[in-house]
Amino acid sequence: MEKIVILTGAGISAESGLGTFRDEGGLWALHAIEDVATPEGFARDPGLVHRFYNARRAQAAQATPNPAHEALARLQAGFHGDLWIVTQNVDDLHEKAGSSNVLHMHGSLSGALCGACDHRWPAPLEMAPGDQCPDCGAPAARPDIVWFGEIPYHMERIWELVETADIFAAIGTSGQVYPAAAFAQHAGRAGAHCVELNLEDSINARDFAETRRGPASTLVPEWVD
Ligand code: BJW
Repeated sequence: MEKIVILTGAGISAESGLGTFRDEGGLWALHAIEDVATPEGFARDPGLVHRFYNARRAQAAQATPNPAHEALARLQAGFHGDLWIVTQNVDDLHEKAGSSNVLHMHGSLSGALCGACDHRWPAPLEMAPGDQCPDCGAPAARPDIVWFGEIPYHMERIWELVETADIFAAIGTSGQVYPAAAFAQHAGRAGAHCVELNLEDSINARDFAETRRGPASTLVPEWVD
């Protein structure tokens, strides 16, 4: 059965109004990475980190899928093989567009995680320092987000998918964050046709046999239909 594996990044959600990280005016221009996206930053100032993710959770709740998310859902619905979406994004726009087989490797804004016992539960819209875990009671609730230095989710399954894909596509990701940045090279070496759909060249553009440049809301429907 033919297998398509699609890696998505912040660029696919940009036209739904959700900021990317590294583009001009992106999220890291407003906040230092080490303050809001590391376990050390959370230990130092949990209030700042909760405010950062509370604001993004509220914004994501209002966001709607754009033609790129919709095109992927259409592709999946009409495809008779195996199609997986591996997303670095913590929004739920693929699910809102109707996609299934979505693996959130960097976690999700809609989830809360206990820093003491690893219990997970649906995040309330607003989280605050000292929020308690509903399972063990520790005042250690945090967003269920994979920060720098932490191990991304579903990695065993993702490597297996990457290494057995017939087609590997990366959409809207700068290729600056590992392990996702290494997927194209692995998929290509294992025999996949690798295609990149992005506004501009990513750092690892040479790992792709085919590159298409432009906004995702135009490129992805053109690629799919
Ligand atoms: C458009 C567009 C439009 C714009 N249309 N396109 C040295 C070497 C190798 C690795 C390391 C190293 N030093 C440290 C590391 C590891 C580290 C890492 O990679 N650091 C780098 C900075 C070098 N990685 C980790 O720590 C990871 N864990 C790990 O490696 O564990 C070890 C391990 C792994 C596996 C097995 C066993 C052990 C964890 C990484 C966690 C990343 N977390 C973040 C923040 C949390 C989520 C959140 O708050 O949302 O995830 S960082 C941030 O970057 C976020 C994103 O998911 C991630 C990727 O960003 P993305 O999506 O690529 O966005 P941008 O903004 O960079 O790019 C947007 C792109 O879209 C651009 O190219 C635009 O052109 C394009 N675009 N508009 C189409 N309309």
